[in-house]
Amino acid sequence: MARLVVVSNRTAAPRDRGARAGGLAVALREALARSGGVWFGWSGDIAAEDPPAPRIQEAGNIVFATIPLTRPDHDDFYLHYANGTLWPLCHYRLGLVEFSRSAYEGYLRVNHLFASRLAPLLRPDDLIWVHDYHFFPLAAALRDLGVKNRIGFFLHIPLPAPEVLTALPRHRRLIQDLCCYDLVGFQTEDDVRAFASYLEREDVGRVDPDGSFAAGERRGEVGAFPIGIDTQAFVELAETGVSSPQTLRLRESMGSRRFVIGVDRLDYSKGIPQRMEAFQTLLESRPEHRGAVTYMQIAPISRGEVEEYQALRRDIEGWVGRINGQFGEFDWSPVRYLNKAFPRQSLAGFFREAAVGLVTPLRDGMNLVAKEYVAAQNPDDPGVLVLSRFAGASHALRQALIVNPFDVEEMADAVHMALTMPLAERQARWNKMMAELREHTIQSWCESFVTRLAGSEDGRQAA
Ligand code: ADQ
Repeated sequence: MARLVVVSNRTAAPRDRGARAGGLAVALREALARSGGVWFGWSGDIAAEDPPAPRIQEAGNIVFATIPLTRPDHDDFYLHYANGTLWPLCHYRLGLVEFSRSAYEGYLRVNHLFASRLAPLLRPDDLIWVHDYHFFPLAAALRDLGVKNRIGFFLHIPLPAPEVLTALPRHRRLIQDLCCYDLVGFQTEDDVRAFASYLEREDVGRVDPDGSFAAGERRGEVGAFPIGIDTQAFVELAETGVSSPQTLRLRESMGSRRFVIGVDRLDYSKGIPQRMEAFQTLLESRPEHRGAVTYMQIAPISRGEVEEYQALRRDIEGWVGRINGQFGEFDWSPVRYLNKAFPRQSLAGFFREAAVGLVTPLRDGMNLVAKEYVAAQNPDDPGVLVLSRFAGASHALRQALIVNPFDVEEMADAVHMALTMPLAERQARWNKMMAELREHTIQSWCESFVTRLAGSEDGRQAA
């Protein structure tokens, strides 16, 4: 069995198997443990100069190899290009896209740095699996160094339609670099279509119906690999989490009231202000919910050093203040707003207790919170998921109440419908979504990607 080499901006901590490790980290770790392998990434540290070699830590048959970044590299690569250019672009927020040549050059520089520090660790038959928008050019950089291994890429965020993608200066080079991968995986068929139509419109290459692509000399494969969760583990977490001290305290503090839950990184792609406005509209238009329903939004601070994120934070704080000021009573605050991370078990317990899961991103590659909310429900009395049509998860979770997150009144209606839905309908919807989550898990996602990557090797050798 070939070794697996995973590259992602951040790696899991070698010793962290604990309560905070997310489903993706656990699944990649399991995949690495099966074949033995390397997990390569940024250490999270800033150093005065580039390190000659990565720091190596071993845990069982997995090697964790990490490098620090210099301050200019970190700022150009991570802050400016990855998070200031690509993140808003891929989430259709052209007004927020910043671009500078120096940031792009820094992005390429760090990709070459990663390639040069990774290459000496590679064995000839290793399968390399690169994750996310930080590393569009990594395969090209590895090829420059003579690396001939199979290299796959998975984009966790959306690939925008060509009309949007072409607003990026030097988009052609970015996508040509992407074509240096042997397998390019996206979250949904929409993303695959965006890739195919970009290649065609810009005359870069073409995608065939069987999922193979050609771009100049390069040949590869492209496909949709919708990411899942560790469904059974999350079911069990919710079953035990519901009697955890934190969940019991939450239940007690709510009294007889029901609650709506939102859990997101504090990011402008998640549509939190629109959601707040929808809750305000609900309380305005349906007075029966006043005093009877609380909306709890958990939103740990993310990328807090970036100006747009600070502005978003102020905006949300304004909404919370207005809604609580307008509708609050001495014994009821309509909105509870928390900038904290919670242990996964508590989160699972909170989800199980919540009558409605409100997951309304303006754009999202997949959105695992939607899947976790469903998996956490009590089969005898499941809550209702209200889900944005612009989350990748809406392709699979069709029995959710699907909403347009830009339509505040529609969202308010959906929350009302969720709060008043009869048990039989809630169960029917939940059963179908649960069957889907049991079939497509994070483990099956991992396996299908790696099998396809290994399979494309056989294809090439046979050719
Ligand atoms: P994210 O944008 O981070 O991921 P998401 O898919 O929802 O979004 O994953 C967030 C994860 O963090 C979930 O597992 C959630 O439970 C956890 N989390 C959030 N808030 C938390 C809190 N307060 N405490 C503890 N845990 C918390 C990117 C893409 C998504 C894509 C994923 C995976 O933007 O579209 O689904 O990668 O591919």
